[in-house]
Amino acid sequence: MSPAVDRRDLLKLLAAGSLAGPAVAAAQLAAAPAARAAPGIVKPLPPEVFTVRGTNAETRTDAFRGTGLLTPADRFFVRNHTATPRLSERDWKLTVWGSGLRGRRAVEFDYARLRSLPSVTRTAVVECAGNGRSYFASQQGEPVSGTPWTLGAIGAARWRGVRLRDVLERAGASPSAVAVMPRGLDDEFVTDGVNLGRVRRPLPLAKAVDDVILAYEMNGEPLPYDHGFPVRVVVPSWIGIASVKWVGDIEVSETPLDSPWTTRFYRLFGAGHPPEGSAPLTRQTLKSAFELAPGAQLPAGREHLLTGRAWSAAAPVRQVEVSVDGGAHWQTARLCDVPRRDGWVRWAVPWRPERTGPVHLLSRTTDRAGNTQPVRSAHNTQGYLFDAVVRHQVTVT
Ligand SMILES: Nc1nc2c(c(=O)[nH]1)N[C@H]1C(S)=C(S)[C@@H](COP(=O)(O)O)O[C@H]1N2
Ligand SMILES: [Mo]
Repeated sequence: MSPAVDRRDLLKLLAAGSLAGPAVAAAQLAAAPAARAAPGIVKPLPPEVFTVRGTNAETRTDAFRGTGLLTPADRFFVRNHTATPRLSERDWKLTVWGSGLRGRRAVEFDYARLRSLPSVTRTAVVECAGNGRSYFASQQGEPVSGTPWTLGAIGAARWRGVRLRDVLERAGASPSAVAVMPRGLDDEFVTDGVNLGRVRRPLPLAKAVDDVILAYEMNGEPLPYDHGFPVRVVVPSWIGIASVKWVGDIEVSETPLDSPWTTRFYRLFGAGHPPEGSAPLTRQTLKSAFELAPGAQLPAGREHLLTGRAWSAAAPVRQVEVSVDGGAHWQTARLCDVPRRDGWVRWAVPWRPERTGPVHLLSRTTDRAGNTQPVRSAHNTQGYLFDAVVRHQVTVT
């Protein structure tokens, strides 16, 4: 949908509303497709699946219910700093350049050449560093900046592509290289009147050659436009910003690299952190979510199967506990999948509520490295790495 069409729809609705009265106008606006559109996202964003937040679309956690271990592309959250570029694989090329290449000569890979390299396939989640951020304010009374995600800025997919290691080798990376920096082909990002350039974030060479993929397929299909077509970086277990979409070039350097996405963003700032912030964030944390709408209504005197997901970037999930009385008592949930690293596990607990009224449902993940979701998450001004137990309010009717 083009912005011009959006505006026309909106004007029509406003005109219709002004005849019918302000209450109707508000109701129509709330229900209007124009009001739900995210500028710059190509795929449809049905309201039963997505919550639009600025240029981004969050998957509703109840929309994970019934999906398998892989999140279908049409349900996968989108985080765009600007807008999805519609690139063509015919014009696309990847330029590898920088002081860390032998002879310092740039090397180009077109799409056909990339596709001709040995391929690898692996499952990994992509999760925004700010997933769960809204709970800093709503549960801890600590306002933070950034997109107020609930728990749906995550998705799991089966990625197919080539190892970054293989591309670096073919490009002639020298033994003195220490860092690489992929950069996207989407528009330059301007914030607070400052142009920060195109989205880019360095990776230490050790991670780059370990398990990073240049992916061209998601769940057996070519990448959708919104998720990086024709090629994106996938950095398993790291925060989502590392997985640069629409990658166009990769700098290889014999000195460490920085970008605004390692200096200004994606560090922990605030009380308890150094003035220049923590070290740049790398690995995601652990979480769990109910596959229920916020404020869901559940009839009393009937058995419900409460389902959800749990995940940890540090290790496979070991256990999920659930409380149906606001945290007073806990029971162990049944895990429906074999827990794996870099994926998530579905869990289930039957529940037969007898008393009507509002109640908080809680879930708590523990992973095999011994990490457990705490009661409170360590505050930081940009609201990264929320890991605390979320209190999910529902009403028994
Ligand atoms: N080029 C580019 N890459 C990007 C972004 C972006 O805006 N531009 N957003 C990043 C962030 S913050 C996240 S969380 C993930 C989201 O990936 P998705 O939109 O495929 O879910 O992409 C990352 N890669
Ligand atoms: Mo993100």
